[in-house]
Amino acid sequence: MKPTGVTAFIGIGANLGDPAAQVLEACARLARDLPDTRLVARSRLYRNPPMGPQDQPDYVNAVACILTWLAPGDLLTELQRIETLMGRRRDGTRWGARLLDLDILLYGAERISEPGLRIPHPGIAERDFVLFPLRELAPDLEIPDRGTVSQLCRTVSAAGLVAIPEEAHA
Ligand code: A4P
Ligand code: MG
Repeated sequence: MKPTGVTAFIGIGANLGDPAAQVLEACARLARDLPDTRLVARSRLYRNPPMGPQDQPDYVNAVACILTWLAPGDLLTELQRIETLMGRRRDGTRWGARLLDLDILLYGAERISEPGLRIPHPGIAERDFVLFPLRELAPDLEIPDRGTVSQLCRTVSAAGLVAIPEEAHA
């Protein structure tokens, strides 16, 4: 375990129940319930249309920055535990509606390609609902082989993203 910990970024998404409240509660749980981990920052929340099947409600997405001493596989297990605690049920539908989705976007500079864990998370460089929140936290962050977050934001439209004012959930 590195004495200094590893900076990781978590993608948070929800489109069932009260999605903004779910995202905020997920952030609170990242701060409170993840062992050996500190929540460093979170982005604003963004409402945006679904990617994939269109017969589902709009999403609310955000990105959190954490400092963790957990190994990547243990971090995934803990994130899935939070998803389950918050009512997530997996019905096997890919990209289907969900109360909460927590994805490990980046874990330091590590690259992992295992059946159950891919880091950086695939699709990160094309997804507006990942890139623009991530830019708030780490504009100069390098996505391996793809460029910085700021550079990638210039290749993607933010037209579908609506930032939810912070006072709306203060
Ligand atoms: N998995 C592999 N790598 C990772 C990782 N880096 N972080 C595996 C988290 N999980 C990872 O995930 C399926 C499996 O991915 C897990 O068992 C884990 O071992 P899941 O959460 O059960 O299913 P999923 O999320 O439906 O699948 P997938 O392919 O991860 O989808 P995405 O990429 O999460 O996209 N539209 C909008 N607007 N906003 C969204 O947030 N999200 C999705 C899902 C679709 N459309 C969306 C959004
Ligand atoms: Mg997922």
